[in-house]
Amino acid sequence: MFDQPDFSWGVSSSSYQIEGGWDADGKGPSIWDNFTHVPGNVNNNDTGDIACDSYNKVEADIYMLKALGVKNYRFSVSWPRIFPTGRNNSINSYGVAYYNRLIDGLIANNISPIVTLYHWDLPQTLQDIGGWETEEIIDLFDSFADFCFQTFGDRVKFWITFNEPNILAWLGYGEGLFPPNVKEPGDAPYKVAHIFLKAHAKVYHTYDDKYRATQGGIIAPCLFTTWAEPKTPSDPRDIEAADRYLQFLVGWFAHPIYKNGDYPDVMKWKVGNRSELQNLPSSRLPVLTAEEREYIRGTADVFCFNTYSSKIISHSTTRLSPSSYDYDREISITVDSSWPTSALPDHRPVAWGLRRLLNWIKEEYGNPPIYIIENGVGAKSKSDIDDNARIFYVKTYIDEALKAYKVDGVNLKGYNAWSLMDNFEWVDGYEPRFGLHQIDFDNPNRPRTPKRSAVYYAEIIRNNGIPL
Ligand code: LGS
Repeated sequence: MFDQPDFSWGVSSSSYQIEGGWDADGKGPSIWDNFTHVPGNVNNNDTGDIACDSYNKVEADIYMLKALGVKNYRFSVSWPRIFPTGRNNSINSYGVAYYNRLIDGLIANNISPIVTLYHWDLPQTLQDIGGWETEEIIDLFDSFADFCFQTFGDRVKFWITFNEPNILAWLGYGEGLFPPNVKEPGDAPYKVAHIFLKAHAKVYHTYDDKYRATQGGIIAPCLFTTWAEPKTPSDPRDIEAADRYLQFLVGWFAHPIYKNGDYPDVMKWKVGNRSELQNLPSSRLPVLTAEEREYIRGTADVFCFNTYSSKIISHSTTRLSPSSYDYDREISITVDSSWPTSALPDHRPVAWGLRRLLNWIKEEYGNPPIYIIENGVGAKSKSDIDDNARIFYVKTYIDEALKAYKVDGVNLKGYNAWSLMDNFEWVDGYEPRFGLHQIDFDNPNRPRTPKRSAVYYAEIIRNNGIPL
């Protein structure tokens, strides 16, 4: 138990991973619909066509949330379900009605919605004009966000602009693993991130200028994070390398938004404008102008992040893989083989890493109010209702988070488990099971069954902390 009665316990999900109804009632196709429809792209050729069928199961989803006793539910709105062509000249009233039903149901049960505006399911029509690689998308995203504020903002008081733009820039445009599958590790991630940042800032200003006074909510991006432990803690080069890893991963977006509007110095030095120097790679990190810096600085009300695991980082200047990203950062990444494994090979539960990460954010960004928006573990087995690995994970991670709050003075405001239920885990399909509730994907009704971890998490929420 701890002294924060309004601590926001919650669970998270995202539209493409749970909704299904991929072409129902006039919804337009997203880049994930098209990507998953090509055989070979996803493990087992799984798709999100039906997923958990949440589009048709508002009541069942709310029932689970009520049983857990959560204070908030974080989900995302599917852009092509609301604007099938991506633009505000075609509004799908069925899509709007679906989110209204969900939001009204949450409010009726005292559950606050936390709504993500972009969790990766871009309308295909907008990809066709260049997607996040064209500046035109900034205004289009802003007009989608504006519509959401206007339509749902009387009830939604917590908005997330982008889910993990830092991962998407890399997986969608560097490694090319996620749609739109651009494989240009040299430049593309930095260029796209530049557009994400500007789009985020524009949406923040729209909320600030048009809605905040009447709606009184908060808005922030949600960044992916992983704690970086120096391989040799007594070696200053490894300490610097670990910090560099965090600057390239988190600081890339957080430094401009929470600090001075600009990229971290170490990024500018490693991949920025070095044209004044001889024989060095040309600049790949775009320059933020003084005007842009002013526009981006301060565009978040709270600090939201997702976290799953930790890494061990050492200084390295060798190019180990065809991807130039580690080479850019002059690091080498490993994990400790003694750390427990999970369904995703390099995703290992390391709870103490969360406490260190929270302290790093506190020090780096001046102790902002923090929300952990996603935290969880993928299980390997389809039918593990006992779910011991998740119970251990939830217990140890929450314990470390609460130590950071109680002992270290981290301004932690909320914790959300990923995920409410088993769902479509992107290119890994339905194999990793992240849910507190099991979904039977072989049954067309997609029945939901609480795992033991759901019962345990509900107990934590009731206790407002780990039960003694
Ligand atoms: O489903 C996603 C969860 C599950 O694990 C969610 O949509 C995303 O926002 C988030 O990225 N999620 C997630 N990330 C952790 C992946 C860990 C992989 C670690 C391996 C690194 C090489």
